[in-house]
Amino acid sequence: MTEKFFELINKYDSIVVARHKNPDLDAYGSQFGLYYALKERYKEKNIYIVGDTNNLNYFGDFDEVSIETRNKSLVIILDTVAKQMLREVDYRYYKELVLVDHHRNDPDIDHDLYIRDINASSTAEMVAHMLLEKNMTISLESAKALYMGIIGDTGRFRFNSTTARTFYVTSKLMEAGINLQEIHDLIYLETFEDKKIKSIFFESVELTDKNVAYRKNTEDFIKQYHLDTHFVSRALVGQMAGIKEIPIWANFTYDSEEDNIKCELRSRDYEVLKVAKKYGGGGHLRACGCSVNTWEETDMILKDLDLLLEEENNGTR
Ligand SMILES: [Mn+2]
Repeated sequence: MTEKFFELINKYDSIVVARHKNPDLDAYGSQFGLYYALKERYKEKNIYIVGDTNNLNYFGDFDEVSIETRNKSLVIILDTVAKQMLREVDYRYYKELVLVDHHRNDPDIDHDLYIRDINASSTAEMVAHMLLEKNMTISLESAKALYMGIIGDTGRFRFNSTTARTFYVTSKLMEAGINLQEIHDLIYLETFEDKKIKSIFFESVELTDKNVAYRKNTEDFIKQYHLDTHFVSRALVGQMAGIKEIPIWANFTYDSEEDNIKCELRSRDYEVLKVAKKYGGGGHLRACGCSVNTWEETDMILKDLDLLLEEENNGTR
């Protein structure tokens, strides 16, 4: 796979590096990590980096690439294989297209090469591993981006997805000279205001019969504290993690832009992906999400999560 990947890269003078919309640290990290490494190694090629930006952009700016250029380029898409996660322009115009991803979904994008590794902690780990296999130099800025992708998707090496290979790859990134404290301060230092919001959020977490923790973040809550939907949905869900009595936690957040409710489901031990999929969602086995239109449906999700716990605990566990 790695050989084929670099054969394709070798063939093109023009390469576009893309990833999913509303990027998380892994999407950015794998993208910038690969981009910097390719720029370093192939100085004669035109390498472009494209996409939208958000408040997690600790990385850099993006290029505007014409359709004419895209049509003669190799397009590399990272951290997703689903059209709905992408800007149309990024999967529509290309000469050849490569997908690199660690999710379980099946692609609905036409492609020439699909590099999939569901055992990789992150797409950043996949990219770093391929660069190492190819004996490519990983510059400091590339290593920094890849490291940020890995810690993003592993929760700083705490999740089950962390493997010996994750640490192997990370040790190589450290050899490139990254400064852990500098990176961690950049990403994880909180403001006083954020900390207060977290406390308000946590105070009203509720529990189901089976101890599924959940929070319904209504339009009023978001408006009252002038919050960002993505922050509430994706960052605050972690406030319910790491609690002994709570096997599953769910965060429901009203999204005024799409007029629906974003559902984030998490668990240490249970495969909540089954429930997310039932409602048209996806993601990882124990960290996934879906969108629904009514608060009644969020209650149905909670019932399904209780049922999941009941079934699993009457079974082999
Ligand atoms: Mn990822």
